Amino acid sequence: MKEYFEGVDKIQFEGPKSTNPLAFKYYDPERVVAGKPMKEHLRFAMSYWHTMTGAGTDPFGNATMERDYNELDGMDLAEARVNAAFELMEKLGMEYFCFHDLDIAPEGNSLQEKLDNLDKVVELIEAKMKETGIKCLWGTTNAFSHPRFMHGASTSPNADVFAFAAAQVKKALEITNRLNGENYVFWGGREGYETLLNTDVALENDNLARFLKMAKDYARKIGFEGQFLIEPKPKEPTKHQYDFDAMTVLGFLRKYDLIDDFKLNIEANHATLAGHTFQHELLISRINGALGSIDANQGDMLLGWDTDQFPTNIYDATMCMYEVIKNGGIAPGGLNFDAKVRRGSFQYDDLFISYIVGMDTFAKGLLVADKLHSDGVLEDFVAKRYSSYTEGIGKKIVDGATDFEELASYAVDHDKIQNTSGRQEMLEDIVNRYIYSAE
Ligand code: XLS
Ligand code: NI
Ligand code: NI
Repeated sequence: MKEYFEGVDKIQFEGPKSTNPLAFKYYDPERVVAGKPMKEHLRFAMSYWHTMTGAGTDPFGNATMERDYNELDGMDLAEARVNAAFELMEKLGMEYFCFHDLDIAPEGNSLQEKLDNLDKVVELIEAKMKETGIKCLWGTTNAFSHPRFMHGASTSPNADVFAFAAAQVKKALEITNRLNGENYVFWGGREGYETLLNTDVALENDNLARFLKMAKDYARKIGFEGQFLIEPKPKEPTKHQYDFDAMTVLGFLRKYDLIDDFKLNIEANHATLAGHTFQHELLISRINGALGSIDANQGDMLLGWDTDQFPTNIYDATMCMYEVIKNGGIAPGGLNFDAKVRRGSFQYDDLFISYIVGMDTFAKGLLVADKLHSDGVLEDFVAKRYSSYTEGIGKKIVDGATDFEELASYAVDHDKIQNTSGRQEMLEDIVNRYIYSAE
């Protein structure tokens, strides 16, 4: 079989002192951290779309990526990509992948042709999975690229588009089920609006909920046991996406009685686009029992769109893994690198280097987070900060055992309020110290 990434061998762990760009400095898959191997904490996944399908185009420029399969098209291209994807994952020691239907097979000239193409490619993928032991973290549907979805998919004003999207999701659910996908993701591609002047927001929201309910019912009917995930994003491609952020999605799920069936897939770059930190979105999901999976990437502080860069920020990775540990782990979710090389990084070895730096960043983040968590430094501080709620009037408030009359008379007797410092900079120094020292 053709080797697509000649000159790159299986990536080895060489330790923090290594200067080899094609070696891991921190990611040591079998190393035990907090009772289990690193790879089980991290559950890294390759994104098929950015890695295999992404060509380096942007609104001003054409494809730049130098790939051996560029000359191919149609089903030949799809097949070459399957082989290249599995070679890349094997060489990286990446145990999972995530895909959209459209990433793996060409559209064809009719819906039926599209469905047939999918079946053929899925067979190839299935064989590769058997051969390598690599698994599917999640599947999803691309119901946003084709012009038919210009006004949305399940929130389109055109019921025929709703039906088309249903056919597509039905098929993507079947494929994901066949590939034993551990999750199925709904990212609201164009589920949002450009202007309220032409939009029936109430109907569009109701339809989105109807769609999700039918998708869930069908998936269960065919025996899919994986987790359903909604991926919040505030804008892009539409001006206002309905799945704006974690809190918005939770409110939506509660309103439509879907809260027990869906969790959230939190993406770092979407968090920052919504004006939140990555940790904020993870924490909001976690404390609502809804942290399901993670799209590990990062945005650019100076750019207002989804740049989907490979994650290199140790601080953010640390706080992410802190939330994951507090969540009791991320399985059956994982860390999907929804990230792409910059279009100037067009050589194939740039792909490896990018995944390696992303994997190392999260491995280091895990080590720091584990120490921070096991030493309990932040938790102890926070517990002390709120200790007034563990006794006296505070305990009564928490227990629901008081009322405004009692509180008012208590306040009259205790009106010389004494506060203590929040010690933000001291805590930031502590986190820095853990980052400096964790090995
Ligand atoms: C786009 C999203 C997308 C989802 C999967 O911004 O991140 O890539 O993860 O449809
Ligand atoms: Ni994503
Ligand atoms: Ni994104």
